[in-house]
Amino acid sequence: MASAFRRLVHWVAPSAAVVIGPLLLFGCGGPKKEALPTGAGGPPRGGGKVQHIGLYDAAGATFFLTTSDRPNKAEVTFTFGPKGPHLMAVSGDWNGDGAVTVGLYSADAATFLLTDSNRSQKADYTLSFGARGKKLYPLAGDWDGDGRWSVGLYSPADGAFFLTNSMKPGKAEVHFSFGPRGASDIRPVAGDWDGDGKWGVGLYSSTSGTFFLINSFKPGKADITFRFGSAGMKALPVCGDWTGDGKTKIGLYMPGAGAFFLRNSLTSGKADTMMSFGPKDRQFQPIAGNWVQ
Ligand SMILES: [Ca+2]
Ligand SMILES: [Ca+2]
Repeated sequence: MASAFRRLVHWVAPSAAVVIGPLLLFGCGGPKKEALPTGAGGPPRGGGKVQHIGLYDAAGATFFLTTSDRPNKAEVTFTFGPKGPHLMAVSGDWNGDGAVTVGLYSADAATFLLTDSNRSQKADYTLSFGARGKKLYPLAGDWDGDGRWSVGLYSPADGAFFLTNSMKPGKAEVHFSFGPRGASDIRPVAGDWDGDGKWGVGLYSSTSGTFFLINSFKPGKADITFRFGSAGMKALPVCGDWTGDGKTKIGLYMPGAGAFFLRNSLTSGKADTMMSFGPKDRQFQPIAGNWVQ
């Protein structure tokens, strides 16, 4: 699988600058990579771990994870789950051992398949959640702050989040409205935005290039709102703790450019890190996590 990835990424480098050149909002004039800052000279606040990006190729049922900051280098590659266009990737520390592993949501089966190890194997957890045939986006996080992540769904038609704290099939323990109803350009995000150990959620509108984040699960206004990325750009949001200070940050993956643009604060501004990763113009899905303990 590693050779397949190398073959795919071989397409990326020669023309990446051409593609990303117009994205001036990010301040990236070429496929350069800047070093990730590691905090303000002291130990990380909040005991966080630096998280790295990854990609999921649903057509090949393959995950490509990086544990370094090197462009186009997937240190961990493996297949997991069935192949199919209706599979969506998630990542989380399901067992609380400190390592983030992957998972899938099958929209066809309304089922999560989650694994505790980043290698090819059967799912450790199979969880029926959601409704078949309904447009739902999966997300994952530690909603109750007990150290174990769990899953959730966002329904764009309802403008509502449905979250569960357990791995048992059943109904959502947390359910609340957030965001507009029926928007097709909205994707959910999840993160511990304030570093208190309990996660919040949010939305990214690719039409306006805006993140809307909340720290607690209640309807109403976003706690944090800022623009990142150009309006109308076909970008997918990705969230992770890029600096290891215990607070989740945001980023965007541009499938057309095969590149990630990561921001180290929840504010508007240029990308702190731009990294080519994955092939251009393929419908790969971005994920993030500290893939090793
Ligand atoms: Ca784990
Ligand atoms: Ca939890």
